[in-house]
Amino acid sequence: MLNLVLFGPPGAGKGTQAEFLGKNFNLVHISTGDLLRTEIAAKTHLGIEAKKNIDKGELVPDSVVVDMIKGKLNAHPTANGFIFDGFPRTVAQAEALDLILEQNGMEISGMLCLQVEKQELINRLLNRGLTSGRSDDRDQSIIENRISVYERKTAPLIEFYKSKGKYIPVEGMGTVEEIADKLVQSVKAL
Ligand code: B4P
Repeated sequence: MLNLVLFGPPGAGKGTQAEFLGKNFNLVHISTGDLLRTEIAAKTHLGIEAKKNIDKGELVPDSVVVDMIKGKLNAHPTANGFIFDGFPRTVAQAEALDLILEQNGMEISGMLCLQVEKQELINRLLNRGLTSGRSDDRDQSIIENRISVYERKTAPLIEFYKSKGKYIPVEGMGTVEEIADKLVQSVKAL
């Protein structure tokens, strides 16, 4: 069973590449960002609370996203594997994920880490903000806060996965197709 974490800062191309890798390797694609936006659009209690964090460029509480992940894993008992996009984002989330997978006889196969320069991240997100309608993509100061939250709370996961021998850096600058090719090669090498 293949279980991948697609990792990187906001705007690194996680959403774009996770969808492609999911289809290519027949994996269930789980994006916590997409799950949260679905809750926001449906105006559920969870969505209303999460929106307050997302609009400021902050993370949603760990317990909220971990519960969503449990629900999605339980909904796909016969899956060939999973690709986690935008999750885990804190060490607590990574530890919770390891535990949930272990309880189901699974483990993370590898953490693919997209490497992109900061100015490129800002440009991509501002560009998406022109058309996406996403409140967190419209304002440069919110985007910079998301990158700063990434550096403080999420980047420590690089050491977490390195210590388990699961960290795989992948060049994230270039065209979508070039990066997809590199990711496919990295997954095949697992
Ligand atoms: P996400 O939806 O995960 O948003 P993101 O970090 O911006 O990544 P995304 O996948 O959207 O961007 P991508 O790099 O694909 O999260 C949104 C918010 O939800 C978070 O800020 C947080 O508040 C909350 N949240 C989500 N998960 C959470 C968790 N686990 N814990 C707590 N809170 C959580 O793409 C960016 C743009 O670049 C796209 O427009 C794309 O078309 C473009 N692009 C991609 N590749 C490119 C390339 N090679 N060249 C040019 N453009 C490219």
